[in-house]
Amino acid sequence: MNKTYIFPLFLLAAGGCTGGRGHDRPNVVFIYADDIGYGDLSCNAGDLGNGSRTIVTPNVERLASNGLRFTNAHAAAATSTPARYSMLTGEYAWRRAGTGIADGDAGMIIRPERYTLADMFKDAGYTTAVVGKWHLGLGDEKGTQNWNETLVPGVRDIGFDYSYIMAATGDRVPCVFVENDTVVNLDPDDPIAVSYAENFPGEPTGKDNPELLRMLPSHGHDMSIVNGISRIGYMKGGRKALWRDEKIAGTLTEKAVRFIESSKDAPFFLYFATQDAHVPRVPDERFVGKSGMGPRGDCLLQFDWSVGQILDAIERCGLADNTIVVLSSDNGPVVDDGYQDQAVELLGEHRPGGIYRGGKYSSYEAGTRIPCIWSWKGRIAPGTVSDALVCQIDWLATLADIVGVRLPGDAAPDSQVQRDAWMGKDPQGRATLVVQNAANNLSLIAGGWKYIRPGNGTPYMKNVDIETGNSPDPQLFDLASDPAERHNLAADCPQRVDEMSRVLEEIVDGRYGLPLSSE
Ligand code: NG6
Ligand code: CA
Repeated sequence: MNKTYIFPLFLLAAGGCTGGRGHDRPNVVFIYADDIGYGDLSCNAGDLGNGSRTIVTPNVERLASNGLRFTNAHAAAATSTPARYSMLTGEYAWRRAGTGIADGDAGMIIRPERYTLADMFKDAGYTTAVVGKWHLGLGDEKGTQNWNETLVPGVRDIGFDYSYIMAATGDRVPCVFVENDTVVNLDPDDPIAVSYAENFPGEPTGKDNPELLRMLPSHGHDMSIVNGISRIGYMKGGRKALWRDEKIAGTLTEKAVRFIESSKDAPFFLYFATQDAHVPRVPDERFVGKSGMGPRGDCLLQFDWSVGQILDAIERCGLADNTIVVLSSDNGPVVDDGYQDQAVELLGEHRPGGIYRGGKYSSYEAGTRIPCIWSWKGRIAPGTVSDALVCQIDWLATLADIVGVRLPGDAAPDSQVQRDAWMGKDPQGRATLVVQNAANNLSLIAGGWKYIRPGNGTPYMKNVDIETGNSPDPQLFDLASDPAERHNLAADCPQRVDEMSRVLEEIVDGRYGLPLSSE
């Protein structure tokens, strides 16, 4: 049903919207944070045991009070690239080689022939956009991109009409924005070159020239220097194109808001992926010192500001009645992720992962159990909470169901239609969920239990102070009574270990039927 909204004059003056029209298919906006943990947002503070509000994120609270807050929502992986791959394709990343944390010169990991969430929205007649951190590769093959020309294949080949992205992460070169497959502010007289193999002659590095740095690395991150911060990988040239770290959040938020404003008259999908609170943490001066927790906490406040800007834009454009807003994070939190930014020293009582064990990179709950909110005015009850087991991998099939798209047969093989769970009508959610840690070790979560498959790799990453869950022995936790995964019950419950291991192997082999036969 089309409705015409009448705007108060002061709102017209405040922003770029000159009117808006409702439509029967909802707009969909993802606000996808980076490395923000369950305990990092104050809407989850009551779940942390002591109820302490060590940080206050009012705009996220505003979204939560308008919608449904999940306490048992997961990213499909405990690091960015596989979590994003799974979310955008509806396929578990561990089914595909080459889906680990991507270098900045990785080729497109999602190939054009693969059906994506953006393709699904295109099939529904939506205008689609991605703004922010990409981290899924660009161009054809690793290291072969010419950053001074159009990058092909690019994100428009996998369903996005508009894009304004960082190729990889804030701590990886090239430190430039790419708009519609072309680097922003290219200067032909200062071409960009990127290498993940070796430095360019004469270019300073963090390793050799620490005197040029304004923030020292704590581990890694000692290659090319951009804005006084050394990164992962080498680049030279493109001086006019380089981002300024303190302006990243402002720039990306502005692009996202502009997309909303310019798309308001027809259904749109926006995937807005913030760089906050990934390293390097360099917030805008407005946020510096505001959290009392150093740059990491300040970046959480900056994230909250971005959320507020997006919500304001949706309201200003008259779209609040017909927009699904989804807020989540790509993986769990990490405190020291490679720079001496005082995150550890100033953490105080704040617990980024809430009561959960582990963190980013980990098989334990804090690795993938992330903040998650869905809001849809009039359709999802405001201010509600769900403990259902849900995963971002289901957004594709579920949203296809909501907007009325029938998926091609081979699309999104692991994505389940969990519409009732995401709408707050089914308290159970998934019967089974497989999550992966940074060492590609898999866990099965089912029926309130968690089984961690034995696997190689270090049990403890000292640099980041995180328990990975890697172990040569099986681990089994009763999440219902032991959500912090303190007691490994594998030796006490061999039958359950056998059963869960069998189910996991069946899912890995694709024999378990998707959607699962028991559902
Ligand atoms: C690690 C980086 C870390 C971060 C991570 C990816 C080092 C020592 N550590 O390898 O800083 O960039 O990769 O994070 O280089 S993610 O959130 O994008 O997955
Ligand atoms: Ca991340």
